[in-house]
Amino acid sequence: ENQAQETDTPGATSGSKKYLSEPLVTDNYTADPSAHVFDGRIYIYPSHDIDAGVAEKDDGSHFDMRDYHVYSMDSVGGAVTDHGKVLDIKDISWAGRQLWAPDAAHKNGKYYLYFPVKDKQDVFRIGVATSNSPAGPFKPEPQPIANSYSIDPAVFTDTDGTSYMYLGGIWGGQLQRWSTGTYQAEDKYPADDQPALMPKVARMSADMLSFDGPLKDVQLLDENGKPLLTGDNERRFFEAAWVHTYNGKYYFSYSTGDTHNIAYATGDSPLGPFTYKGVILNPVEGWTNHHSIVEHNGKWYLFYHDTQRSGKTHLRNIKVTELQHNPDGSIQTITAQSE
Ligand code: FUB
Repeated sequence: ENQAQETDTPGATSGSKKYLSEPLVTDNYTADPSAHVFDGRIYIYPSHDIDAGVAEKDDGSHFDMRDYHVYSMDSVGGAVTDHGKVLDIKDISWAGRQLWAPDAAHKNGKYYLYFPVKDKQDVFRIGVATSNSPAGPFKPEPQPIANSYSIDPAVFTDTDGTSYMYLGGIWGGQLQRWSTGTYQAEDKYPADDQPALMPKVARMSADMLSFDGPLKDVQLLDENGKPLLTGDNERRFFEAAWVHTYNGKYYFSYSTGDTHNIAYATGDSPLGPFTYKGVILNPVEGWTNHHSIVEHNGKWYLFYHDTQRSGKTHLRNIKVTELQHNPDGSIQTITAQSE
């Protein structure tokens, strides 16, 4: 363990709901779980939710997180180890506020923690911190990743060793402020009958510290090969990108945000395009929905969060459940709670 555990006050559970899974962590609030298997062990890189006393606002200011913990387990169902605080906002020289959903990667014998945080001008950027251990602690680079913006980095490494970063989140995630290629402090969305704002992807450089080229749109298409439209709220991208492969196909999954689905689209290249296929996870308790998908010991798992412990949108708890691919490659829809 790197540091002593912090303890948050547990909140009340809500009503008579029945939950598919129980919280993995009960002494901290945790969210946005990015799970990876490193050396046969499952490591989880979540957001660390706190009650910072910031009023709830449309731009997500109340998600005012200040550090990260890493968790790990031998296998799903086993004991969960809290490796303590692995990165503190105080140690990121360029950071302003709000450490949001992170991800991690392993390459060159090193571990990389990627994180979104607002800089001192209140613009979200993606930072990277490194460690010799998947459990941290992580040392942040002195600057954000050049030309990075918005939130929710997800790094996928293909079988040929090339790594890609997917990112983006609209609304509080500021993607709608980058349509011109430079930041504008004004929200601009395409009209409802126009192609929606798409998530972004870039190849990572060999040292995993920068982009090897510009961020490009990840095209999310409907069944007719047309881009999903802004007005298609049930299916268009909002935040929480994740990529996994299954039977030679690339699966791009994401949150539809204000309609609260975790949806997925499939394609033949890590750069897309991806065709919309369906819903992996129906809305969970709480406003946000954010997940990751990982294979371990021959089974597939969905890591996700809800607000079972607190009943409050910004105080979440991570969970895990099994995920099933059907023989045709489709994914069975999961419902995480019932009345
Ligand atoms: O945890 C803060 C933000 O809420 C994440 O970055 C989003 O994906 C949403 O879950």
